[in-house]
Amino acid sequence: MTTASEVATVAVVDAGAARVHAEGWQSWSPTTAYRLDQTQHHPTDANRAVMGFRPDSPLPEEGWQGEGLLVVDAGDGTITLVAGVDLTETVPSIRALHRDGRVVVTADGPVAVTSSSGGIPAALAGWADEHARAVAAPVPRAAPSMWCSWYQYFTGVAESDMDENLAAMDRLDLAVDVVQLDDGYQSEIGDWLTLSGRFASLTDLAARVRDAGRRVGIWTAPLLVSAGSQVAAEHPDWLVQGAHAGHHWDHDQHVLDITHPEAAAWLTEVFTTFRGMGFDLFKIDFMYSGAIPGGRHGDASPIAAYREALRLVRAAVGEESVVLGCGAPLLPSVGLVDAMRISPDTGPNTEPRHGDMTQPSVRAAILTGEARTYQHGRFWVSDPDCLLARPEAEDRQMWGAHVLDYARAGGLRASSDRLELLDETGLATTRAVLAPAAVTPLVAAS
Ligand code: 9PG
Repeated sequence: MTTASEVATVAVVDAGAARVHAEGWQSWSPTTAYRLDQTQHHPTDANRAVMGFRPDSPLPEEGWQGEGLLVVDAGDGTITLVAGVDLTETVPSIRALHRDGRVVVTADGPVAVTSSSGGIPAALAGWADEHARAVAAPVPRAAPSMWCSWYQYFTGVAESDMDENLAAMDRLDLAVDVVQLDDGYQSEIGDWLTLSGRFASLTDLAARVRDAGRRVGIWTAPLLVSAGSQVAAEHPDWLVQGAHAGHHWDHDQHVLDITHPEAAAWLTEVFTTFRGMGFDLFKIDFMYSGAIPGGRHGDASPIAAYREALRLVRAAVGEESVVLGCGAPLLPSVGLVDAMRISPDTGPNTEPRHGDMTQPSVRAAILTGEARTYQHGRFWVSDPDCLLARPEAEDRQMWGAHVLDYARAGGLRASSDRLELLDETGLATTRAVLAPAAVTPLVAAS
């Protein structure tokens, strides 16, 4: 954070009840309303800082930092909400520090400060209504139900796994609208149109799903280019210079520079190709990468370049397709996606690795998923992440209850178990989550 100025001071009324809601940068960034004696969740190492937080705006050692949005409850429900004034251009980092009975708020960019009463969730909901209006976001349309390969098969998914589950959803008569293939089909991150050895033909797979009367979806991380990919080797000029999107899948990850016309054409080709195969749900992941500063071919700001990437994807897949953002800067995405992951990944484990609240776990996903209930039905259809209901999934009841809260309000309804593994209890929760529901906000605005 560079030159910050003081924008608000809040006199604490009740130190035990006072809270600071610090909005995290992207889908996986820990977000919650902290007590004054709690420290913010920090990255556990440098790679986690890139992949789970805002890489260009490190958190302060003391106090709290929200990206574009921070809310203080003085302890009696009196609210001071501080938010960036044009989040499509710049997202200020907003800091709060507790000193001698006061919370002092500073920001490194233009913000507006509003006061209200009635607590943090209602204030967030009211602000979200305004923000959605300001960016002319369309009213979120109902999203299809899904089955996703990730939380059972991870990168080891094979074409035969897809067929097995396709048959199982028929046999069990499950209301799955879209069968979504996740990470693992591609030869390398960035080489989206080349298959891994476990897949023979996506065209044929998509046709089999559609012949079974369902729709078909696919995962990409369209703005990442692995150092091990063919695209990186052949087109170094398509990469954002000096931008590091983290180390994952055993490789350093570069960023596709969509301000380069050839790179933009490649992005379009990837999505028109998948659309041509019959895919019509696109989970676009690791999208934070597109907003990392660096040397770009064009003169767009990182956030403008990121938003342009979302527009290119939409133009390629058409209005009829569903675009599901993930690992994405949230506030700059409003109005440009149909659905959005609003929390870190779930997993078959309750506790995150090293206590790191960006890491896959029931606990981390619920923490952030609850703090962001205000977004659902206003910005988009929120995705709390998939239901895991197989007996071996830890705390499946607690996780099921969280997913069901979203599902009943028309949040993204997705299952991600090998369906054969479901017992009666797991099957009942799966059916409940997949049941159609109208999109309605989870929190009322003040
Ligand atoms: C596929 C997966 C699934 C999953 C996504 C995303 O290192 N990280 O911080 C990190 C966070 C999330 C993550 C992977 C890595 O999972 O959320 O649903 O699609 O990618 O690789």
